[in-house]
Amino acid sequence: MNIPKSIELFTKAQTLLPGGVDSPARAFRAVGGQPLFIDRGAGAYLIDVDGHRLIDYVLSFGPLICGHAHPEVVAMLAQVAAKGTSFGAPSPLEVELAELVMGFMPHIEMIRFVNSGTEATMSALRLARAFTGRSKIIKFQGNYHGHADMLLVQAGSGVATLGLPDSPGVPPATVQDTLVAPYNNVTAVAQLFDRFPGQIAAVIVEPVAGNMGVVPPQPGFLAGLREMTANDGALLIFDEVMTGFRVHLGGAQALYNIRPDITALGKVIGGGLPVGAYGGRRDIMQMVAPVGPMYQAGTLSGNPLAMAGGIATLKALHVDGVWSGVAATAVTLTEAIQHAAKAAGVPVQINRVGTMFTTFFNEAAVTDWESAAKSDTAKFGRAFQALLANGVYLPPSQFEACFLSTEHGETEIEQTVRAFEIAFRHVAD
Ligand code: KE4
Repeated sequence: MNIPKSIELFTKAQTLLPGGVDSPARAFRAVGGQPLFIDRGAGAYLIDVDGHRLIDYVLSFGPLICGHAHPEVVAMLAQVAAKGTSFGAPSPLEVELAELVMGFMPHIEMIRFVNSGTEATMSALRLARAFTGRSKIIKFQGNYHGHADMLLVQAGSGVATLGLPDSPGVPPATVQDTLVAPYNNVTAVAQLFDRFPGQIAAVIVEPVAGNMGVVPPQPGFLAGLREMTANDGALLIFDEVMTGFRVHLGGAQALYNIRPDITALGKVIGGGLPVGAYGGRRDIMQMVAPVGPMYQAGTLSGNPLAMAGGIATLKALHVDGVWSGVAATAVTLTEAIQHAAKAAGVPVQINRVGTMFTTFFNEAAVTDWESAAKSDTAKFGRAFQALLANGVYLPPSQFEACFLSTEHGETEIEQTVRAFEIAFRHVAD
């Protein structure tokens, strides 16, 4: 691809921003080449600064389920911005978005808005520790819950992509209470509860993993976590920052009919604006300041623009048939990709739940981090570049999820399938 303006910008950006990016997940380190600088988004497309029009399956890593610059989202943002961007005081929009979210996720009886998924999970864990009076937490290999110190242990997403052992700068004392188990391994979790009875504050889990690529929970996994936490007096935290409104309109908690004690949200509920939230059982949320003693605060928490982005997005999703239409498109696309790979003799595993999926270049089923890590990341990189050259933009890592939007129609799917056919022929041994 001829990308002179992106190259010029990247050269300058690297002198100003570490790696030329504001998040490592965008860095292209795992796929070769350099990041494209984006001029604008329109529906299912990104248009880069050199004029390339790309069908976008990143969608800001999940938030843009209604596509880029959705007219109703843009109109509401413009209307709200004209009245001011932040008040340092409550606004009706926080009440409106809270009611909308709870309408989709009734297990959330009270909610606190924050500014990112990291803040949401970090606060949810502080709350669990405050509520239980316990310190230890359990997370899973390959799950990524944002970059809070205590969670940067065997994490997914950019940590996995860059092959980082974890992260320097996280003092051992900070992670001494963070226990890690293999995803989908109920026995390993039971062993941790046996070893630390009455000491575990919470289990935090991506109920459908998205940060090692998409890995669904196996039958009995989530129910097992629910039973073990309830029996021990620990809390179950569903990190639905990515899965919320992506795997089901009510999130994974609706799809699998499991009631978490606390849910973390982000991405879709901001419609592309900076947002996060944590919420759950009313008795637990009463611990949160100023009602209770657990402190958490934020200058821009619940700010009018992020609330507006979320309200417009969730209202658009609320229309009958809209969400199911996106899910149906995901089924059509992933079946066609599977068929194209088979025709080219390229072994792939495609894991899809609702509107998110990953194409693993892998000979065997991908059910946890150990199996995901066996994927051929070099082959993924070559396929990524071939897709990009044919107008299709995937997340630049084997260990990320692809996302669909309401704006991905027949034309986009047909072009995407053709691009995958070319890419599979390109990487076939
Ligand atoms: P943020 O702090 O990035 O808003 O959310 C952190 C987070 C928490 N929980 C889950 C399940 C998440 O997927 C994320 C963030 N997801 C990554 C994509 N894999 C964000 C992309 C990035 O880091 O640039």
